[in-house]
Amino acid sequence: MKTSNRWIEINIDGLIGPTHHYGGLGVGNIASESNRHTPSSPRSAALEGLHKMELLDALGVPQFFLPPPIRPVWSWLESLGFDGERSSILRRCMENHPSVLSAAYSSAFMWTANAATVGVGSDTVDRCTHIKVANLSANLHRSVEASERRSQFSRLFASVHGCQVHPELFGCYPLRDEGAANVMRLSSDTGDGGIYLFVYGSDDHGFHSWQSRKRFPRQSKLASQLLSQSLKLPNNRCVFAEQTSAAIDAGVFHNDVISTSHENLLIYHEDAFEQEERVIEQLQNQFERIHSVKPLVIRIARNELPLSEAVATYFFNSQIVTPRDGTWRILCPSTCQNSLSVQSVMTRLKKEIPRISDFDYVPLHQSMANGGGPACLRLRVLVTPDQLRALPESARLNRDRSEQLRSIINREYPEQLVLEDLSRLDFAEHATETAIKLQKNWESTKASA
Ligand code: SUG
Repeated sequence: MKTSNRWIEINIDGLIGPTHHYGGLGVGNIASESNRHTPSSPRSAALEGLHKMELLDALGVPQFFLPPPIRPVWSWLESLGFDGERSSILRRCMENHPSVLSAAYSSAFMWTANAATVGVGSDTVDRCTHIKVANLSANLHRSVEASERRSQFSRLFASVHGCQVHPELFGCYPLRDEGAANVMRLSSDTGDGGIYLFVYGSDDHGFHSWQSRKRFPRQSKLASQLLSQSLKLPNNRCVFAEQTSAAIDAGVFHNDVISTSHENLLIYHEDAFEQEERVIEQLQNQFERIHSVKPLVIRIARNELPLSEAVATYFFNSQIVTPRDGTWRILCPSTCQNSLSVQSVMTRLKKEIPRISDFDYVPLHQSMANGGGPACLRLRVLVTPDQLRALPESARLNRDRSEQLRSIINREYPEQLVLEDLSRLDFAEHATETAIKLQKNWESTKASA
């Protein structure tokens, strides 16, 4: 099978930062909560992330990356009333509010599936691709990412004609938005005719969340609706679905932990959506109206894969890509190797979907221990060949750049990090210098032609 040249999927990963640690900050995120304050390895984390990017590059999927923003965020600590000498700020913050210090150092920006939501030019009313930065306002440690990623995306797409980067929705509780991790797009295999499934956590229109049945504050329906409008998507291209309470309570904090899509394929767990039948029917009808065929919908039942095992293995967070040969390759977290249920789901998928050529297991132990699998680490954007050529070459991974990054990571990233390190000024300064070095490398603006 041959893929068209019209739309090319690029993956943009966040390079994992030198302060990657386990702060226990992910609300409703079982891995983050259970690994709270255990030692981390920023070096292994970054090398694992790099390895995944190299795999994509080798498969012929254009792989871009964003450098780590600077940590700790001093201006943020100062705005919270921590003033005086920097060494004293760190010490006082650690003594009185360790989770605030942890947030100021967070490397959670690495999960770029949460960084923005994308409306592809083939689908929008003005034929322009719109990239709406996510506000991540439900999380203390993540809301700071919005302005950082906004300026990086603006830079990345500055010379790309027909792509617009938009500021995030106003950051407040009723408009909490967690990016592409809560949106699935179905299209033809050429990337045309996208239908978007927006998945939200609360149907409270943001204003009555104290009455919400949900234990954790997830993406609001109002935010999802306003995103679709900001992305200039016509109504008949959008379906809105509510996540089940069972899923949220079981640790499904973003939709990409319980369902996934690629081209015309949707794979979802029986426990993913309230009013499952209505959602799937609406999606199929809207898709059929454009493509004259139904999409390929695979439902995974609870008795095939219990919800708890879906969360523990992160199977739905596998990254589905189309390599050069036009087949579908599925990059799974290595936890999937040890689950009999996942293995039999894979056997079923291979039988029912001949286009799947292989499953690869990617080791991402460090990211997974904070609740981030392969698909969390990337943002997908569909571009035309001209747009691809206009993207800066310094932000694209190739063998040389990968070697350069590997050598910086090996030289500058700590092998091990414990929470107490965060209160050391020399640690903070070294982490800052490393991030600045990586940003400088990334910031040259030559196009990648
Ligand atoms: O927002 N973990 C992230 C994981 C994000 C995963 N992304 C997707 N599913 N797309 C989160 O909960 C943990 C940070 C800490 O505990 O130090 C954290 O933020």
